[in-house]
Order: sequence, then structure tokens, then C-alpha cells
Amino acid sequence: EDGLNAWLRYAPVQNSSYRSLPSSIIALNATKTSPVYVAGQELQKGIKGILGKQLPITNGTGRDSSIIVGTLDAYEKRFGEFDKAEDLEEDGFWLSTEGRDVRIVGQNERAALYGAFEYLSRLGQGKLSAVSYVSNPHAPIRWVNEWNNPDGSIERGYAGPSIFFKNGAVVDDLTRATEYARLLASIRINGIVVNNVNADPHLLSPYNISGFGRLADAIRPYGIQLGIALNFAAPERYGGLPTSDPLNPSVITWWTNVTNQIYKRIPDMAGYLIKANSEGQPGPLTYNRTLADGANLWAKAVKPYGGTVMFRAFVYDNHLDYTNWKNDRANGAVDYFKHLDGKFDDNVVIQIKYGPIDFQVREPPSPLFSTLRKTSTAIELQVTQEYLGQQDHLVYLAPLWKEILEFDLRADDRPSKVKDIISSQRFNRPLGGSAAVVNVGTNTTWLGSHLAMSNLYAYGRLAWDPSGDSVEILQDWIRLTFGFDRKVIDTITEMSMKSWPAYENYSGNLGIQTLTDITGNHYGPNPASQDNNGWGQWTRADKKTIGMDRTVKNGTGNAGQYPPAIAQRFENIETTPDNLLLWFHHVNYTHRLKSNKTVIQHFYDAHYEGAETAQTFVKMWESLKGKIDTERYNRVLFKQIYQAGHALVWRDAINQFYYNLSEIPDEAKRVGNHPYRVEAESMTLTGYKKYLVTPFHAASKYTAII
Ligand code: BDP
Repeated sequence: EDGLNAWLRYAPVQNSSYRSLPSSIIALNATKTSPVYVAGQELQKGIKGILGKQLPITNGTGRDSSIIVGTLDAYEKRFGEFDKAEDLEEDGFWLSTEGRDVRIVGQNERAALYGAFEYLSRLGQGKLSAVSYVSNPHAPIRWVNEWNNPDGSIERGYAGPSIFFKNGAVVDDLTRATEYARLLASIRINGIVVNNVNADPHLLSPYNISGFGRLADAIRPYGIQLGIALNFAAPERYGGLPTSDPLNPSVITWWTNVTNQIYKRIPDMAGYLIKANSEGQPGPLTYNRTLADGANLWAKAVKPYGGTVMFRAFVYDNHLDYTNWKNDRANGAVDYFKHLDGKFDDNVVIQIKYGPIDFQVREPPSPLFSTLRKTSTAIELQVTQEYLGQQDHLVYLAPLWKEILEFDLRADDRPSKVKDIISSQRFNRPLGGSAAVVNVGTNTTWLGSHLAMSNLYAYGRLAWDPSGDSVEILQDWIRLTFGFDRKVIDTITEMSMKSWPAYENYSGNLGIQTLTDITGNHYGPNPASQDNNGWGQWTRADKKTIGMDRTVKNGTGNAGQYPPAIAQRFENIETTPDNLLLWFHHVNYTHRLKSNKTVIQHFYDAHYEGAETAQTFVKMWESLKGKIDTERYNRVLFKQIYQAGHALVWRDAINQFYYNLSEIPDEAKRVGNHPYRVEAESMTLTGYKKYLVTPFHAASKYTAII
């Protein structure tokens, strides 16, 4: 059990009611390598694994009961008019286990494959009752982004090198790419952007385009389309043009030619993803053009082929003047995009990170979701836990994502949940959906941690249906990944559901963000690094006070970027929820919360609470010994022990830092007072030496051992 098959293990299930299973598989009109063909193969493989029965794939005589899978067209050709046809939307499927046959009808090829995976998921979870239902996607765009570089490294990836690239080109052996497509198809993802948003322009060479072509071929049988991230300055940096100005005719011709070459090799290329004018990347603004001028240039190039341009809203200046208290990185997206609403072509989608800053442990939804009314939008999430423990900490993210997706932004005082905005329903847009930065690597666990895979699974489920329940999704994943044992299900559920609150408690609570090292790896605690630099993830902490004043009245005005009802809620300290207090307000450490605790005492207590919870994960996991195969049991145990230790580092680093700053003692006298704790550097060391920790790390008091 090395994790490679993730939730598609097809582990044997003993249950006598499986006896009534049909005796063959019919894949209608399945040309080799088509998703329907793959569906037939997958059904055969799954049933063999789950029930130990080898069902033949036949054309069907009609005499025996069968599992029939196919597209609506093929189904109607064979069996006549299908009465559920009208209910099927693009990518939607119908599954029926009622009656003699099992029938799976997809609106298109990939939908038929989705239906097959759905059926196998039911079998694998022991869900045997007869059912018949249609399932349609909430939104058309359900993509993943993989920040892979051509040299095989992955930006913010924690599971080894790339499965797509090596030594400047697409790898020869695409087995893992195909296996990844299989996992993604089972959770109904339909697009992969395979290269980093900080894109290498040389990926547009004819050689690399043919590499992209091979990649597209490898994932196509799973109904997944390839997307490419572009470097805005490619005309200059790769094409040899004197400019990359998006309105310059030679630049337009250059991009059109490149696009034509790509589509010649990959006729179903999904589209482009662009990061421009962000964190030092060039963009249209460099040439005094608007962001829309840039986006529309590519939109026109891909339009004849039905392609989409995902243009990122992550536009901000990382050299902000931090001495000016009116400056606010959180204002960037709305400031840059508001006046462009309605100026983007119809095949442009603005891809918006869930919060206004950057994948922090707690953020309000980006106000841009309710600002753009005449523009299609998608939400950007992170499965890779960049700021959230980098897969060394268990953090089940569905509850975080749900808070954002279910948030009602009250545009025009009408129900305006983020999930209904990105689905295109609320503002009646042609496109919409979601993208998640996943960053899988060559490690057999895909993400570097067995338990982190619940996040990838949950992402797919929520992209399809954001109304899904975090616990139900999690438990489906547990059953498929670890089996049905009640204790296993209950324990992993408890650990997972406590994990985000615990991480928030020990890494940065009350909306102060994740207090990691900001200019480096975004991993360990370093609250000192947040302020006094241009990156804009400020806490504005000083001796007496803490928090970003984002009010309209006295602060950066960010609260005013939300529709009036929400703006009012955040403007007013009384109606701002405690968990976002320091996101929107600058207060004294002695400010009393709704719980009547002071801010500083809450900090101290929360850090103890969070770290305490992380200790319990070890015991909980140990209680599963014997119920989980040794390989996965040991690997997870190792991670949990590590997390328990690192949670203490977080606790003490943050608490000590704010104690030093505020000089307000902890009422419970714990902070700075750990008589039971012996620092490694105070011991007599054999085989180890001391070294100074940089950047400064409060928990280690500058010194650690190596
Ligand atoms: C930040 C990451 C950086 C990415 C950037 C982005 O630290 O590596 O390039 O986001 O999303 O969170 O473009």
C-alpha cells in the first residue's frame, strides 16, 4: 500500500448481496483510447478487485444482464429514445442500478467515464441499494494547476520532482501522467495546466510543443484536456521580438502563430493560464496597456478552437511602501480589475484566489467575486499546503473551502454565494468554475502524505458539487482509501475535522493570517518577518497593538470593497466575527473579544489548545494499529509525531514573540515558562553541534542543533 492507487484501490469487499451482479460489461461504441473504452476497462478492473470476478467486455447478446456504459447518442442508437436525455447537462451522467442491468449514460464521453467511476465508488464503499439518478456538474471549469518547471522542480510542491518534466522537456515515460489523469477523472476534473504560472517561455519551442502534445495524448483517454501557462514576455524572451506589447501587431501575429502550432498538435487544448504584472512578472501594464488588452489577445487566438483563457486576478505590487498605513495588498485585485468589468472577451475567465491575500489559514472571500458582474470568474484553491504545513501537518481543507464557497456576498442585496457566482449562475455568465493548485510529484503518495489526499479528493467533489458535505466527502474517501472499519472511519474523521481549527490555533488565529516566514519557504513560524517589507502580508503588530485596519473610516478601505451589507459587517468591530477581527481591525492586545478574553490571552490560549490537539492526533492514529496496513500506518504515524513536535515549535515561537513584544504575561503563566523542557543546545552533545538559526525563530531562541 504505497498510495499510488489512492482512492482507486478497488480493495476486496465481502458482501453476499453482490451476487446479483450483472455478468458482462458493454461499452457502447468504444473506440480504443476513448473515455468510454477506458470506462469499460476500468469497470472490469474495479469489479475484479472489489468482487474478485472477471467480467467479460462484450458487445452484448441481450440475453444476460450487463453493465452498459456509453454516451447518450450511442445509448439511443442502440436502445431507442432515452427518457432522461433532457436532464443531462454537459459532462453530466445518469446511473441506474435498478432492474436487471446497470446502466450508465453520459452526456458525452467523459461523462460516461464519470458514471463508471461513480458506480465503482458505490460498489467499493458497499453502497448497494438500487438507485437511479442524474448527476450534473455545478460548473463547466474543473481544473487543476500544476506549478511544474521544465527542469523537473515544482514550485511549492512537496512530493518530489515533476511527473511531467525533466531536464527542460516533457519526460519520455508518461505512465505517471496517465495514472494521474485516471485519479483526476474519477473526481471529474476536466483540465490540467501542467506548467508553472511563473512560466518558462522556452516551453513554446516546437520541440516542447510536441512534448505537450504527448502529454495531451496521455491524459485524453480520461476525458482531460491539457492547458498551458504562458509567460507574458515570451515574444521578447523566446521569440526574439523587440517588444511584448499586447497591442503591437507583430506581437499579436506571433501569439497567433504559436497558438495555431499548438492547436495543430493538440486540437482539444483547453486553453491558457496567465499570471501577469504580479510578483515581478511582466504584463500589459508594463506597456501601459490594460490587463484586458492582454487577456483578450490570447482569447482571440484560442477562440477559433474553442479555447479558454484563465487570467489570474493575483495582480499586486510586491514593493508596496510599508510605512504608508493606507497601502493594502488586499485591495489589489479589485483595484486592478473593477474598471475592466465587461471589457473581457467571453472566453476569458478571471481566476481569483479564495481570499484577498494568499492562501492563508483564514481569509474572508475575495471581494472581487462580487465586483465582477459582466465577467466570468473561477475560484483558485490550493490543495498543496503551501502556507498550511506543506503536507507535514494534517489539515483537511474542505471545511475552509466550504466557508468561502457558502459565503453570501449579498451583491445588490440578493443571495450571492461565492459558489453560485463562480458557477456563472448568479451573474449569468457563459463560463466559470474552479482551479486548484495541486502540485503532485513522483512520490508514490502523490502529495507526499497519505492523509493529504483527502484534500485532492474533496477538491474534485466540491468542484462538481460545492453543496457537498465536508464530513460525507471525507468518509467516502476514508472508506475507499482505508476500508470500512467503524473505528478507522471515526478516528480519521475526528482527526481531520479537528485539523484545520488546530492549525489555525497554533499558526495564526483571529484573522492575523498564517504567521510563517514570509519571504522564504512559507513553512515554519516567523511572525517577525510579516511586517517591514513590501510583500504586504502585514500584521501591524507593535508593543501595544496588532491587526490591519481595513475599515473605510480609518484604514485601508478594504472593507468597502464588499457589497454594502457585508462592508457594514466588517467595518464595524462589533459585527466582525472574532476569527476575522485582526484581518479588519487594529486593536490593543487588551481589546476584549466576544468571549470576554483579551486578544493576547486568546492568542496564548489558542496556541496551547491547537498544539494540544496536535498531540492527540498521535494517540488517535496509534489506536488504529493493526487496522491499517503497516506501510501506511508507519508513514502516517511518522508524520503525526512530527506534527505534534512542530506544533509545539509553533506554539512557543508565536507566544514568546508576542509576549516579548507586548510584555503582557500569560494569565496561566505558561508562556516563557517550560521548566520541564530541556533545550537540545543546553545538553551535552555527542555527534551534534549548535548553529544559529536564520531567519530568527523565537521557539529556538536563535539556537538549534544539527
Ligand atoms: C504565492 C507563492 C508563489 C506563487 C504565487 C502565485 O508563494 O510561489 O508563484 O503565490 O500564486 O503564494 O503566483
